[in-house]
Amino acid sequence: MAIRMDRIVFLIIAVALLEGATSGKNYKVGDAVGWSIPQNKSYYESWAGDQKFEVGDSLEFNWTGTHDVLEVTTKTDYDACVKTNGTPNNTNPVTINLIKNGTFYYICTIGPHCDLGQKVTIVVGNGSSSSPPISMPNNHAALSAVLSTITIVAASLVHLCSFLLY
Ligand SMILES: *[C@@H]1O[C@H](CO)[C@@H](O)[C@H](O)[C@H]1NC(C)=O
Ligand SMILES: *[C@@H]1O[C@H](CO)[C@@H](O)[C@H](O)[C@H]1NC(C)=O
Ligand SMILES: *[C@@H]1O[C@H](CO)[C@@H](O)[C@H](O)[C@H]1NC(C)=O
Ligand SMILES: *[C@@H]1O[C@H](CO)[C@@H](O)[C@H](O)[C@H]1NC(C)=O
Ligand SMILES: *[C@@H]1O[C@H](CO)[C@@H](O)[C@H](O)[C@H]1NC(C)=O
Ligand SMILES: [Cu+2]
Repeated sequence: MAIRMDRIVFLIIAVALLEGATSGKNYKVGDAVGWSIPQNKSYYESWAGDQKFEVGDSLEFNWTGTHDVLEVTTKTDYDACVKTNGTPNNTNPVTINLIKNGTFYYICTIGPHCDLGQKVTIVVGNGSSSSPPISMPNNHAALSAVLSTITIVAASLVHLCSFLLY
């Protein structure tokens, strides 16, 4: 009985490890500075330049005081701090899942914050979004994650059953 419990524990650990392996990294934007008006305008650019964002990772914008997060769609609008690209999200913290390669631009729309450097460019993967339909790579990634989960669970069950047969 003790050894059967071992097998069940093995199964649970195998599944837990797999989920961890597929979940990606969660980046706290700005690290200790969080999402705020930085001491210098290049702070977030240099922070982002030190990271290597990949599909499956996520960003967390976390702040104190009054800030928000708006994705702007073009570099021109980003450079000019144009605030009319959509509705900013002010639900602190804002989590953004990086689901495809590309270059993404985020600004704070409060007062002059963006002009003061509260803006960041996030380059995911090789920085270029692929031309096929946007949902395809995600579906494939999700499908392969599900398939590898099934494979591991099945392998674990075979392992478990082969033991129980003794
Ligand atoms: C910008 O500020 C950060 C800390 O807030 C500092 O590490 C960095 O060296 C500064 N960069 C420049 C160019 O002053
Ligand atoms: C958000 O930032 C505050 C400080 O500004 C910190 O105390 C808190 O732990 C952070 N929350 C998360 C989820 O990182
Ligand atoms: C705003 O961010 C929160 C936290 O990440 C999220 O739950 C919510 O869906 C976002 N709202 C919009 C309109 O995207
Ligand atoms: C995303 O970028 C990575 C490089 O970081 C590359 O290996 C991968 O093929 C790219 N994926 C797509 C769908 O373009
Ligand atoms: C990024 O990767 C994709 C898929 O491998 C490729 O088609 C595209 O040309 C790459 N873009 C750059 C800028 O390297
Ligand atoms: Cu702000």
